[in-house]
Amino acid sequence: MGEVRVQSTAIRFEAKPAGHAYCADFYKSAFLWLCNCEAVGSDDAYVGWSITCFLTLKELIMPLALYGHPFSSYTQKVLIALYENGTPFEFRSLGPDTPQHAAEWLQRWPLRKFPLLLDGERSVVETSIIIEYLQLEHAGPLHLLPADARAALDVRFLDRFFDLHVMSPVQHAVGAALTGNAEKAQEGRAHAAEKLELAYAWIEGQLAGKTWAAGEHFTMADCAAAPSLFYADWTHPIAGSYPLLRAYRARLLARPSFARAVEEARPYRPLFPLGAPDRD
Ligand SMILES: N[C@@H](CCC(=O)N[C@@H](CS)C(=O)NCC(=O)O)C(=O)O
Repeated sequence: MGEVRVQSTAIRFEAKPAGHAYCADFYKSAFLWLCNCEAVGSDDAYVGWSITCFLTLKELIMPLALYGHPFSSYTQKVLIALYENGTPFEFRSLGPDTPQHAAEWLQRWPLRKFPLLLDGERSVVETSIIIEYLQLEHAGPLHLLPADARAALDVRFLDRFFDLHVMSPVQHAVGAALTGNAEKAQEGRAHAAEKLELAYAWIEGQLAGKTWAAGEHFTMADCAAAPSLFYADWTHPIAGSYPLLRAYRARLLARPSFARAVEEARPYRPLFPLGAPDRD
């Protein structure tokens, strides 16, 4: 039988033996179910395997909320981080069916960039900051920033690289296409192609012997790389002369956290202004 302790702002549930895979969503429902069982004094509450869970009352009453859109690359970057750690959150989609979400988001961040993470009354914006914030305040088993400061610096650099040198050219091409002006669209795509070609060549040279962007461990840099390379390849295909980069993109697509984000965004592919290819 497990035990439930309520201490000021925290509820802690523990059951033995410990050591099974972490899945916060499941733990949360198991926690609620087990609490109920204990209230009626049922020994069935002992499910025969381990649950160790720590949830603050705030998380139970007011979970994290993410304002964003499933097809948005930067929203996906944060979704990957949340899915990697099984962090419970409510997704508040910014779309025509939910104008209240857009109103709440804009009231909290008038600079009109998404996603935005809401933690109680605290708003957190800028995807890299959101991911670092999650690690500080809602840490899960997977540390997306290494504890070693120098290793963390490499991860932050690569995160900046993918945002600034891969995603930005894509956004430039997409923005130009959205003007509806064919000449601007063509110019925008040509400009993106030139920048992306430089970026592809540089990353190709970095990837030898690496599984993930910064080495053996999946980090925040991969959260940034996954959606940016996904859309970059749609904007300016990664040529066969970059085999390591192509293989890395394929590994990212196979990673369950990103595969989930890609599936959730699939219905929106017709919205891609440069035309979504029939793959991925
Ligand atoms: N540096 C920002 C970039 C966020 C960003 O550009 N988000 C896009 C959606 S993917 C956006 O807000 N687009 C709306 C706009 O620029 O008006 C971050 O990392 O959060």
